[in-house]
Amino acid sequence: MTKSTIQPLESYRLAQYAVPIPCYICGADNTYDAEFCTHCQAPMALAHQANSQKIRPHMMAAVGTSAVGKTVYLGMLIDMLSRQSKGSQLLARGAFSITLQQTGRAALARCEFPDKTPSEPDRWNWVHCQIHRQIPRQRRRHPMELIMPDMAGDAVLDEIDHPHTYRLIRAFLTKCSGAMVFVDAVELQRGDRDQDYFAMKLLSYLAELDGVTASGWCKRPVALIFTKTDQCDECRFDPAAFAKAHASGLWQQCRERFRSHRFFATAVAGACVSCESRLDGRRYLPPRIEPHGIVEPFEWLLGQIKE
Ligand SMILES: Nc1nc2c(ncn2[C@@H]2O[C@H](COP(=O)(O)OP(=O)(O)OP(=O)(O)O)[C@@H](O)[C@H]2O)c(=O)[nH]1
Ligand SMILES: [Mg+2]
Ligand SMILES: [Zn+2]
Repeated sequence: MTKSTIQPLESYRLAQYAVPIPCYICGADNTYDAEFCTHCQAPMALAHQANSQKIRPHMMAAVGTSAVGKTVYLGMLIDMLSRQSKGSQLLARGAFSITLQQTGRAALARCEFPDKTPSEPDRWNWVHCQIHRQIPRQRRRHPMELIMPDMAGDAVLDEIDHPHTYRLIRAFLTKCSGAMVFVDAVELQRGDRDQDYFAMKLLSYLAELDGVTASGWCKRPVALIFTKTDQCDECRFDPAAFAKAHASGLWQQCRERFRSHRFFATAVAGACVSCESRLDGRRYLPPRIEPHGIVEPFEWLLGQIKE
């Protein structure tokens, strides 16, 4: 025998489910309490955050092969911008936007590099922030809303090789206002052409995403960022000449297909030592941090983005 109890009918709760919330990245409808978009797995916090303000945030991509140095670079960039008092300043929006900076900084403080980014989109760190830019000859700083995810290199490569594998990556790259394409300078100097091939694949994927339309990728700014230049002086002194000499395919693609592009050289570590342990195998550790050329590519991109 069951005991009869009175259950209050909270039908007003159902009314909330009747109003769909569109995902900020792919536009698919979701319920108001969904944490990730059911269609593309983007965090719904982006949609809630964007709905709470009038300006539509720009999106910026950071793409490159696995282990090229994206997570290390983005963590350092956000940390520097959120602390500096001159030039561009960054204000994180939403608690989720601070995780990338926090984990990157914590690893470097222990003289370690952060862990590899997982391939599952629902485990990526996203940054939604407000950037206050100092425009030359103007006294007032100009605010700009920006969204940037730290995507896994493996996942981006998968999407490029097999289009439509990752709905999130395709939808996101279609809407981006600009991109940072990371290339490993040390591998190129060593004569390994994989970095050149990946960058070429990526650029042709972008160029063909939306054809040659007025707002297509051929007109959007692309910063080609060489990483780990603490170990490659040739690249550090003249990144464009280094690209011409060691990544001729990439250099040619940029000249022919992207009107607004520039080469940059960056490094987060001042040096790198390798250490071997039974548990982790061979690992590279940064004994000291000496950021070089971190903010320049980002500020150039912001300057190129049309409001
Ligand atoms: N020498 C040197 N090595 C670096 C630097 N930045 C990153 N690295 C090395 O590159 C490795 C990978 O860096 P990540 O930032 O995790 O690479 P990622 O591009 O995010 O890779 P995925 O998460 O797999 O896409 C690090 O573990 C370091 O060994 C740098 O400034 N100098
Ligand atoms: Mg990563
Ligand atoms: Zn979505």
